[in-house]
Amino acid sequence: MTTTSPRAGLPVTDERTIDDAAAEDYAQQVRDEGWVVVPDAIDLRLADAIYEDLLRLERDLGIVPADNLFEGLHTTRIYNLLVHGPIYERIPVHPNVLPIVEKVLDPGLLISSLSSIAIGPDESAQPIHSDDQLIPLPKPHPPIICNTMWAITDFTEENGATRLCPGTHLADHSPDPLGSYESIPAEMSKGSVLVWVGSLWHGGGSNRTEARRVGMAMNYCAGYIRQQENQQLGIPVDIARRFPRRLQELCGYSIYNGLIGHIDKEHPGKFVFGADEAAELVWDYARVEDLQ
Ligand SMILES: O=C(O)CCC(=O)C(=O)O
Repeated sequence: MTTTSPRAGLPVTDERTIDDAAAEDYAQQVRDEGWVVVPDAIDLRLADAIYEDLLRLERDLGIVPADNLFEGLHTTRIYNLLVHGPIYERIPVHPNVLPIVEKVLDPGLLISSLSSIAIGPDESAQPIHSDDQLIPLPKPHPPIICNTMWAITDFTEENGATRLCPGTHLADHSPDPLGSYESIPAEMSKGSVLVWVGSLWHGGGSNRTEARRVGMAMNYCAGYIRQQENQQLGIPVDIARRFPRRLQELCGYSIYNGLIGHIDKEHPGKFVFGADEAAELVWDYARVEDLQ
């Protein structure tokens, strides 16, 4: 049974409406084209509740636009959203999005960052970039970053829908931030989610309307690279302790492939929260007693 929260009849759980085969189809499109839009992935009441809560945060935290062209001179961004309340905890684990990203990366993936991006009227287009261009690996390479943009309002060409350069995820280089490139707008209705691989060239669009384009940038990385926002230091342990287990894992309280992330051979969940969690380390597969 789905119960509702007092917040405008918002269900307290997010319903999975795409099955595993559909998730695989979306993931294959990300591998082939570099991106895909999942229409109607999110309950519109959740999108509206996020919209309202971002306004509250902006007011309470005194958030104003940054002073650089990359973040935008008319764009407000709120970072480290997982510290700001349970509504944001639903985002990284959403059942219509996470399974797709798990297929593009693998289930050992991590949250890289969670931030809002509200592109205001008169904003100009963001420089085209790829989200892995600071990582010194030869390109093309297997996906190590997979990012998603939740449409909290409709995304249109006029209001600043994310611009994409299809196929560029297979290029052997990253774009020049001062360059200008052919791109298409990822138009989508409120409640839809854009998923793209970190090598795809893209950028926020210019906003030529009177209204804001609000998106939630839910970014993931492979479990073996560093998260963009430091989740273990950025989220106080007392907050992370009450997260559901999967969310804790995505924050980095997990061990990738039986080795990466252990603390003195202990599971980080046990070490930090005293959780009842044994570390299954890769070394344990070759214990002397098992070999005898
Ligand atoms: O706002 C957008 O549509 C894209 C933003 C983006 O790519 C970024 O800030 O890295």
